[in-house]
Amino acid sequence: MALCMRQSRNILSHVVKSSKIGMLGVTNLFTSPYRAPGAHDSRNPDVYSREKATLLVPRRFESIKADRSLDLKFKADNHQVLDFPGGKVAFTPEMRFTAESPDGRIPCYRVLDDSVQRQGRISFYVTTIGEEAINIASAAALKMHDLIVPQYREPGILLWRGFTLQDFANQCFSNKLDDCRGRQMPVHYGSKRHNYFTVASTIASQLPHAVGAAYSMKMDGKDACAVAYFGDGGSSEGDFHAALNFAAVLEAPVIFICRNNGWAISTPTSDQFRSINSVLVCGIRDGVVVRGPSYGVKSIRVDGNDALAMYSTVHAAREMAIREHRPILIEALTYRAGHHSTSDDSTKYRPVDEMELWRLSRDPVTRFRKWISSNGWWSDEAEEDLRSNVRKQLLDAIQVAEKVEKPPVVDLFTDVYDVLPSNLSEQEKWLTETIRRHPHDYPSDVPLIKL
Ligand SMILES: Cc1ncc(C[n+]2csc(CCOP(=O)(O)OP(=O)(O)O)c2C)c(N)n1
Ligand SMILES: [Mg+2]
Repeated sequence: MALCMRQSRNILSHVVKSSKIGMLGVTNLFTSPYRAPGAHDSRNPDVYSREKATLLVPRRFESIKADRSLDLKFKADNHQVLDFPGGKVAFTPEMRFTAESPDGRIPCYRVLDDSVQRQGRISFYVTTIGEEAINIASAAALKMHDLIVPQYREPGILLWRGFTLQDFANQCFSNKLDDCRGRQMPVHYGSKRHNYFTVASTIASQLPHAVGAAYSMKMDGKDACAVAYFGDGGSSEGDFHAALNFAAVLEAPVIFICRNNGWAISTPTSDQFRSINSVLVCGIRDGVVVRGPSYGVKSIRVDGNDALAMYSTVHAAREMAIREHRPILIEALTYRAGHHSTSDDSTKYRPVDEMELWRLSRDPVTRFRKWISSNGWWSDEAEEDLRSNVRKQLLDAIQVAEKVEKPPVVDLFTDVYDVLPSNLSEQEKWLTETIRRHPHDYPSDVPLIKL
């Protein structure tokens, strides 16, 4: 995954430059009333369209090959549906943020379809597999001074921002070069240099923090927003609801990006929520996105496996969040194609066929790669070079990280207080004495004090 992530930094910026994906046009709703594909409302055909939503469409570019291929895909996509663990969702080529509950299941914005990803290798080595487009494309749409408040499946944003493979390896091996100095679990990255809040294990606890940070940015008049990432499981936590309400009331420039990947470890989304579209008399269940409008938060559903759709959505959301001082909720539909973590075996609770379908036919990296290849911006040779190159760099980084010594035990007590409070001094003394008395019960490669 990291290979594709690294390279996609260059490719995406090339794509962005070439295709002007960043240029978004606002369409007047009165001339373009929204209709969900296939939806029909005999009660009031215009009930949803007017004044309730902002419709943004990528201004597409007539002169280049990419435009034409995208336009073809748009036409082909109109009547497709995504068979997602949470139910069937229709696709739409229109980027539309809803301000209130619509009168049908909220469609899913997408630009690139699946047909471009039928072939190609899949990389399996980290558990962000299947969710790379959310990571990379959103990172590409943001600015470095936007604060990232992650869950734990977003290392691609750090990679995009310049965190090196050595930095990743140092964190995973908890050595003394790790920014967190071994105080965190592996993969709980954090980097002040990259404006990336440290991952917390407690899911969704980061969401109110992101709102507070965004509010402070607004008060300081900064041209920046906070961007909080979380999973469908995170959206089942109280902190999610507190954060959305808090953000709406404070008019905080925060973007909530929910990676709805169908699973919270072994719990499917069908066992997690019953959120409905409240406008319908017999409301239909509609995942995470419908919750936004209930809190007064503009919201959109997007195909999280479509890098182009992710990019333009986050780009537009950022503009709205900062210029209009408002929170935005993005529900990115995706699938956790790997196990929850290396200690999980998801074949115990979900069909292998389902996993294979998403890995082989709906992989976002393959989809994006096919698209850039078809436009002549990438080739099999470049792919091979990149893969072998990065694999070597990664192995080197791991070997180096393994040899670097661990931070001393006393570092457990530093970096929070200028002057250590007496209770922590006592704990430090007690811990070092215990280790001295029972050295065999503690790892020999962790020094007690700074050498
Ligand atoms: C407050 C809290 N409750 C439970 C857990 C245990 N836990 C760790 S990950 C996880 C699932 C999270 O699922 P989701 O938010 O959908 O993220 P995903 O792993 O699918 O990316 C749970 C329940 C936790 N870490 N924190
Ligand atoms: Mg999940």
